[in-house]
Amino acid sequence: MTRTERSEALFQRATKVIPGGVNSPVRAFGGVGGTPRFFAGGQGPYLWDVDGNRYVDLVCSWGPLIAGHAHPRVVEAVQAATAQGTSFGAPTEAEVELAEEVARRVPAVEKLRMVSSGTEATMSAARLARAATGRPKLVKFAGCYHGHADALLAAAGSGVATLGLPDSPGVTAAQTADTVVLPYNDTGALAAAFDSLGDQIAAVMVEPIAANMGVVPPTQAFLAALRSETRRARSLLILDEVMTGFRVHRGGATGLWSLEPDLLTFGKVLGGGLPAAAYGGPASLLGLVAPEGPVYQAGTLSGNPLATAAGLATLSLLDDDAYRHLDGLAGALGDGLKAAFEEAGAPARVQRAGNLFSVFMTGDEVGDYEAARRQDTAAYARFFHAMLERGVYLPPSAFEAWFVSTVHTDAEVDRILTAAREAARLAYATAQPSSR
Ligand code: KE4
Repeated sequence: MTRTERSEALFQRATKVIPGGVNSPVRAFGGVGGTPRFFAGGQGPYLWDVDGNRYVDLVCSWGPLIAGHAHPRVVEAVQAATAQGTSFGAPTEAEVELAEEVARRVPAVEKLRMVSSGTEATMSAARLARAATGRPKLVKFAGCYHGHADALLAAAGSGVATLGLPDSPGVTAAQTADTVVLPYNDTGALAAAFDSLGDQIAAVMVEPIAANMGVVPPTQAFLAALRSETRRARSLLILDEVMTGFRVHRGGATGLWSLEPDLLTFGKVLGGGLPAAAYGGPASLLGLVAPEGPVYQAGTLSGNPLATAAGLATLSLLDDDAYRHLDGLAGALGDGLKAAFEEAGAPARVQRAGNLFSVFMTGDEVGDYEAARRQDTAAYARFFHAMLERGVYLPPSAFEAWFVSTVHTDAEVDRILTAAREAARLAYATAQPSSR
């Protein structure tokens, strides 16, 4: 057993002064049980915790650390920026350079506004879409997560268009009354929603690769319907690329599949591990945003010099070779994990899109949130801890994506798969598989 005394002591202290002992719920190991690891540092593909345990990292801070921990180029850029001052509350050249780099990578972005979190980006994009169309309704999909803005914290609907019900206390019915929740990949439900509400729908907001219920790739029919239904109703298509942006392709999912969104949101990789996010699109839409237009949105630390320095340094490392390497890692891990579970006779489903992948504890294909929720989460918890014991840090939730970085190598792939061959046998060791 790995030593965890210091993490346990810190967790006890933390729970006295921080809700649940963490500053973001998923970190608390609620989905897998046990004591969350408090980390002391990271280097490349490795993390080490306060008890000195070292892990290969497959969380990468939930995606931002695409170049690994403490990459010299990123550290150097942030140190240089810090030496010039950490924030001015005024425009800087780096913000212009970062906006220009995004526009080069994503032609659908003519203008963008930087904010400090993905939540702010999606919240602002929704406001802009409602202002631009003069319509109230916003369509989202069950199992997709767009941050914690009230209107987007709507419960998962059933198989038909459902007016959102508050998913969290404190979110009133009024705040989600205009949110329509549909099943992901369900072109029939999408068409029905537009047939009944089309002239009220400001926008559809969607993860172009659903990665907040585990990784659920879109069908090509779903991607086509998203564009055709919104175009038919003159609604806007907002691709939430906070997770996929600059991760799955130099131009995100939009570049990977030549998509044609109206608005896009970015985060995570954009800040390279520091707080930076953005929303962008055609000048005709972004020109509605204050001070150019009347749609208000603001932020004290938006475009922060340290975050823009980290983002620019990170993006400078992401050339075509980097994406080929990321795809190769995800392919090797996906194939190896599939083989490990087959060898163990343990039902598991590896799903991948680009270099985003995850493992569902079920033998069935997972095409939407209802299917994702049928997996055996207790088996995932056992698998998670067996991997943790073997020095591999997975997302502490069965409903998240797994992340690799440009500095993971074959050595880390071998280490992960060696651990997985043993952990797969333990996933169901104390229970019968729930579905084959
Ligand atoms: P933030 O507000 O956490 O920066 O971004 C919200 C967000 C928006 N859109 C998508 C597609 C996202 O994946 C996220 C945040 N993702 C989660 C991980 N599944 C962040 C981790 C956390 O909440 O601690």
